[in-house]
Amino acid sequence: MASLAPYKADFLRAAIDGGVLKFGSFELKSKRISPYFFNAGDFYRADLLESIATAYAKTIMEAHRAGALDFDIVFGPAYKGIPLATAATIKLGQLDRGAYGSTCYSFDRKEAKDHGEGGNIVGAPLKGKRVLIVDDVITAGTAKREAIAKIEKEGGIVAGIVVALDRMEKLPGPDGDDSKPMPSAIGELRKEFGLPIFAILTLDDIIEGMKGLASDEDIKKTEEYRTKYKATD
Ligand code: OMP
Repeated sequence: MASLAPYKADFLRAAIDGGVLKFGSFELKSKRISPYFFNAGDFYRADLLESIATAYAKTIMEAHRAGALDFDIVFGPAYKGIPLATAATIKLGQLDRGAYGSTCYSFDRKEAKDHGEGGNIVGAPLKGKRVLIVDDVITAGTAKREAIAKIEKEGGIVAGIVVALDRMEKLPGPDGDDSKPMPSAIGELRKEFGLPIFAILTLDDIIEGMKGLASDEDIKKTEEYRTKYKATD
């Protein structure tokens, strides 16, 4: 894993060792059959949660320090984004209290609450704030579009998106035809919303990092999958 930043390599090792990144045969939301699957819901053990929180925080800090990202609130779309955004916010404050001690988190409810405090959002109010979306995986970008719409409806300004894994897949072709060259979900979101989008790991990183950690057969199948579904950008 020589070419990966140490925190990315640590994160990938933790994901494979902790069974968060699995190899086999998995049906995706898009109905594609993938030889690998990354389930961020499996980061439920303290040491694994710490590892993903650190990886998000370092990815965010790197982008922030490079001037590529500015935000007030870390937003986790329900459900899987909620613990990720919360853990990332704590870690940001721990790693640099001066810069991130007053960073806030917030998340949405799947169904609006009609009693008590009511509303769709839990945590920091989004109105007029720059909101960074933290989510698990990007494949087709559908979940990210929903999060953008929710944040804008609350008066927030979407500042960017950070995901744990960019699968680097092309969007489905017209009529579901996957044989045509197509752009990626991330590329389309960047173009359409003008947003900076960052990933801790990409499929290229995973294939590079699998060497020595996964079987030759799993590596071969994952490389074939990349060739079949790789986006044009
Ligand atoms: P969008 O790209 O925004 O549609 O979101 C992809 C979603 O697919 C993720 O939020 C997950 O629910 C799920 N997913 C994974 O969690 N891990 C994978 O490796 C692949 C997928 C997927 O189905 O594409």
